[in-house]
Amino acid sequence: MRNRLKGGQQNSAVFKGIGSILATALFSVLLVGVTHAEGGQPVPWQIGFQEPVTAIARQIDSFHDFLMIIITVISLFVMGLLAYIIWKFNEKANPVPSKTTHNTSIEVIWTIIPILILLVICIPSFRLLFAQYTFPKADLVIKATGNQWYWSYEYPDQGGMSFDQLMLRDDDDKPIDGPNGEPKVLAVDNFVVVPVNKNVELLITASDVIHNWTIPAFGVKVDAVPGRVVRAWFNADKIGTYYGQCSELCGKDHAYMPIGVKVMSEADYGAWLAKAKKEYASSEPVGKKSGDAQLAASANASTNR
Ligand SMILES: [Cu+2]
Repeated sequence: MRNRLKGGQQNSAVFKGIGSILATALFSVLLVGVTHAEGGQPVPWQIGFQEPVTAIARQIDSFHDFLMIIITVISLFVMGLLAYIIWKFNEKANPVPSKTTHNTSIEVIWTIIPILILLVICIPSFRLLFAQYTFPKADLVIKATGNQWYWSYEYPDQGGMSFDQLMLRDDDDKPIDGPNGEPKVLAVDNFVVVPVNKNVELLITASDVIHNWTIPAFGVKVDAVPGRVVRAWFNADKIGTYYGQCSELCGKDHAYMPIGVKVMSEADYGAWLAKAKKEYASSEPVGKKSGDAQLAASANASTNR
C-alpha cells in the first residue's frame, strides 16, 4: 500500500496525537467529576450526576467516569483516524488507489483490541450488577405503588401504615413550590421518610400501567410493573431531601408524579413515625385519594399477589 506511515518521524507524531487524546479524556473526566449537583435534585447547568449518597450510587458514578475515559479515547481515536485518512489518502494526494484487500495483522489487532476493551469494561460492570442485587438484611421495608399519576407507600412493619404522595399543585392545578423551598414539579405533599445509614428494602409495583421508581442520588431506578413486585434497596448515608421522577412513560401526567424521600437521623425518624402513624392511621386502602374504587381494588390486588 502506498503512502503508509513512513519512518520514526510519523510514528512520533502518532504517539503525540495519542498523548493529546489521553489528556483530553482526562480533562473531560475531571470536568465530570467536579460538576456533581448537590442537594438531591437537579440544578441548572448540571453536567454530571447528582451527588451520590449511597455506596451503590458512588459505584455507578465511578463506573460512569471510567466509561467516559474509554469512550472519549475511542471517539477521538476514530475521529483522528478519519481525519488522517481524509488528509493522507484523498484523490489528489493519492491518484492511484491501493488494491490491498487484506492485512492479517491489522485484522487481528482490530478484533483483539475491542475484545480486550469489552473484557476491561465487563469486570466493573458485573461487580456493580452483583452489588446492586446483593440484598443486605433489611432494617426497614417500604412498599411503593405507582398509580396514574401519583405514588402510594406502605410501611408494612409499622402496622401497614400507608399514604399517598402527590405533586403539590395550586387551585388551577398548576405545579407549585413546596412550603419549605421544595422545587416545583418535584415538591410533594407527603414525603417518604427513612432513617440515615439503614438498609431500606423497597417493594415496588404498580396498579395500572408501568411506572418507574427512582431517586438518582440513591442509585435506584426500578420499573414498577402491575402484577409484579420488584425488590430494590438503598442505604443512604447523608441526611437530606432527595427527589426523583417517574421514569417510565405512563400517560398524561407522567411528568407530574415526583418521588420525594427525606433521610433523617434515627431520632427524627422515630418522631416522624410516631406522628405519621396517627396521621396516616386509616382503614382506607391504597389509592384512597384518587376516589376511584377500582384503582384502589387493583392496588390491593397487586399487594396480595
Ligand atoms: Cu408513572
